[in-house]
Amino acid sequence: MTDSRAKTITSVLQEERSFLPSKEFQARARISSLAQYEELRQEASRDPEAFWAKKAREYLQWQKDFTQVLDWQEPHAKWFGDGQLNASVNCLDRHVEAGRGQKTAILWEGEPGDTRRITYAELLQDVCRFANALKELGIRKGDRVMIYMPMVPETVVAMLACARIGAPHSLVFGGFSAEALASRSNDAKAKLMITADGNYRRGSVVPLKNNVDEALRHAPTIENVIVLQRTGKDQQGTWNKEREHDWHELMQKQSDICPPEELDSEHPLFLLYTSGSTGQPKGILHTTAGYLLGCAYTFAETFDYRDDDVYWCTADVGWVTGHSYVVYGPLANAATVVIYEGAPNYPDPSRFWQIIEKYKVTIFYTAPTAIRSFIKWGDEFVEKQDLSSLRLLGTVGEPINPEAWMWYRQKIGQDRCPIVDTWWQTETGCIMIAPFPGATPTRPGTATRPFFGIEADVVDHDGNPVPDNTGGFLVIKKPWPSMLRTIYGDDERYRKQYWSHIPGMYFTGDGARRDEHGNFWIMGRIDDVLNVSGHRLSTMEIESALVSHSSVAEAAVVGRPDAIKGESIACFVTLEGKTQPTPELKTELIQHVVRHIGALARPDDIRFTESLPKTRSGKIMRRLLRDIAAGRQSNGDMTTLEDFSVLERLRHSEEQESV
Ligand code: 7RM
Repeated sequence: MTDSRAKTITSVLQEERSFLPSKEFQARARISSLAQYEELRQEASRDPEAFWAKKAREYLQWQKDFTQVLDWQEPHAKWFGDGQLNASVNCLDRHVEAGRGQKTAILWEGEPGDTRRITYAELLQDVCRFANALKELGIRKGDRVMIYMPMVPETVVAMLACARIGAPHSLVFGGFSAEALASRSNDAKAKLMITADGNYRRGSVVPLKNNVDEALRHAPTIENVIVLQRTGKDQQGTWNKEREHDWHELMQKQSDICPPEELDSEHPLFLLYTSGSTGQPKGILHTTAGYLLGCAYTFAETFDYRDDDVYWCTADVGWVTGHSYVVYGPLANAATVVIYEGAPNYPDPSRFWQIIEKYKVTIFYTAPTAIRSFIKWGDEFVEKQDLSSLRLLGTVGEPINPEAWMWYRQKIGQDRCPIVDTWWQTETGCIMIAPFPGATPTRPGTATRPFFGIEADVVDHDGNPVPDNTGGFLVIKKPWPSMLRTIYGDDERYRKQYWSHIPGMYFTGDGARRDEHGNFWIMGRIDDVLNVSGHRLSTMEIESALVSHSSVAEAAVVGRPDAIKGESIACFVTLEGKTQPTPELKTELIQHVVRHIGALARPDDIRFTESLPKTRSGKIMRRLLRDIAAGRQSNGDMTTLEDFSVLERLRHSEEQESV
C-alpha cells in the first residue's frame, strides 16, 4: 500500500460525522430499522444457502426450479445448478405478463436533445425481433457477440437479445481503441460485432464504425457486423455489404415473437474485460442465475427501490456498473431507467441536473470523479435546477473523499437524501459493501458494511483478521451467487489472481480498514491497477503500449493523486540508443498509448529519464516513482535501491524535459 493512501486513510478515519436516515425516509423504507437489518443479516449468515435459495425464488422467475443451491469446489462455484431460466424473460416477459407492459422501461435522452420513451412491451418486442435477427445471422446458443455501442436504447436491446438466445455478450466501452476492441474480440473468439456509425459527445460525432473497420482487420473470428445508424453521418460508402448489415433493415423483416431459450443457471451470460495487474485484460465471466439474483436483490435493497421510482445511473453500459445497474438489476425489478447519451457538461454543467428535473428522477447513482468535477464547475449550475424529486443518492467506482461526500449530500441531496457508497467490482458482479439506506448510519468516506450473505473481512498476509483500524487486505470468505466464475479461457490465471494470495479466500486486490463500528474504509488497489476517474487501468498495459514504440527502451507507469480524477497517469520513460527527448516525442508517445488502448488511457505526464530506480534484483521501485510523480519526499525504505543517483536525476526530470 502506498504511503499516500495510508495518509488519506488516517484523515478519513478521524471522520466523526454520522448521518441517520430522516424519519420520513425511514418510515417508507423497505428495511427501516437497525433491528430489522440485524435480523436479516443474522438469517443470511446463519444459513447462507437457505437464504440465497429463498431470495432466488423471490426475485427470479424460473422455467425449471432448482433443487441444488451451491456446489462449491474451490475456486469454482455452481449456484442453483439444476435450475433453468432466461435473463431476458426475467427483465421483460414476466413484467409484461403481469400486466406491466405499459410501464416505462427506458427514458432516453440523446445528447442533441432527441428523446425516446420505451415501455416494457415495446422493449420486449424489439428484443424479440433483434434476437431473431441474430439467429438469422447464424448466432446460436453459446456464440460470443461483441457489442461496441454508445448509450442508446439499442444497446440494451442487443444485450437482452443475446441473453434471450443464450449468446454471451461482451461489451467494449466506446473509449477503447480499435486495437483494444480487436484483442478482446480475439480473446472471446466472437462471431458477431454490433456497433453504431457513431454517437454524439460534446457536440461532435464520435466515429465508432471507423474503429470497428480497423479492428476487423485483426479480428478474424468476426463473421458479421450489425451497424446502427445513430448519427447518419456514415454514408455506408465504406460498408462491406457482404458482412455488414443495417440494424433497421435487419429488424424490419423479423417477427416480434422469439421463444426464449431455457438456459441452465450456470449458462454464461456475458464476458466483460477488465484490467488486471498484468498487461493482458481479463475476460471476467458471469453466468445467468447467480449474477441476475445478485443484481436484482442488491438493486432493490441498496437503492430502497419502489415501483414509482425514476432511477438514473450515469455509468456507461460498457462498464460493469452499466451492466448491473443500468440494465440487469433495474430491469429485473421492472424499474424505469433514465439513459443519457452525452457528457455531464454539455452544453453546460447543468445538464445532469436539468435531466433530473425534467424526468423527476428519484434515485441518482454516479461516481465520485463526476461529483468532484461538479464541485469544480461551481454551485450555480446546481442551484438553478429543481432537485426536489430526488430521495436517494449513490456513488461507486472509487473511494469518495469526505469533502465530495458532504457536497453531494448538501447540494444535490439537500440534506434530505441518504447516500449509499457502494463498493464492488467487475468480478463481484453486484454490490458487496453498502449501507441499507433506511437503517444504516452513514459516514462520509465509508461504504459501511457488507450486504446480506457477504462475508467480507480485512486480513493480513496469512489470512488472519487484523485488529480494528488497521490496514489489511480486503477479502471475501464465502462464495456468493454473483461472483465471477472464471477468467475466460484462462482458468489458471483465475486461480492465481483471486484464490492463491490467501488460501480459501477471494482476494479483491483492495486494501481496507474496518473501524470499531464495523464500517469498511476502502483504501484503494494494492496491486498495479490504477483507478482513473473510476476506470480501472493496468499500469502494465500502459507500459507495454509505451515499450512497443520503437524509441522507448523501458517504461514505468504509476498513479499520481489527482483532485478530480482520483488518480492520473504518470509515465517514466527511458529512450533507445541516442534518441533525444523532445516535446514532439512526448506528444507522439501519448498518441501511441491512445492508439493502443484508447483515449481513457491517455498519459497525463511523461517524463524522460536516463534510468529507472530498481532494486538489486532488477524490480522497478514504483513506490519511489509514485512519490516523485506526486512531488513528495520519499521516506520509505530505500536500502535495496541499486543506484541512489538515479533518484536525484529523476527528481529533476520534470524541469529537464520540459524542453
Ligand atoms: C463497480 C466498479 C473495482 C475497483 C475496486 C475498488 C474501486 C469501486 C468503490 C471503490 C472505494 C467504492 N468495478 N471501487 N467502488 N473503492 N469505494 N465505493 O467500479 O471493476 O471497475 O472497479 O474500484 O478499488 O476494486 S471495477
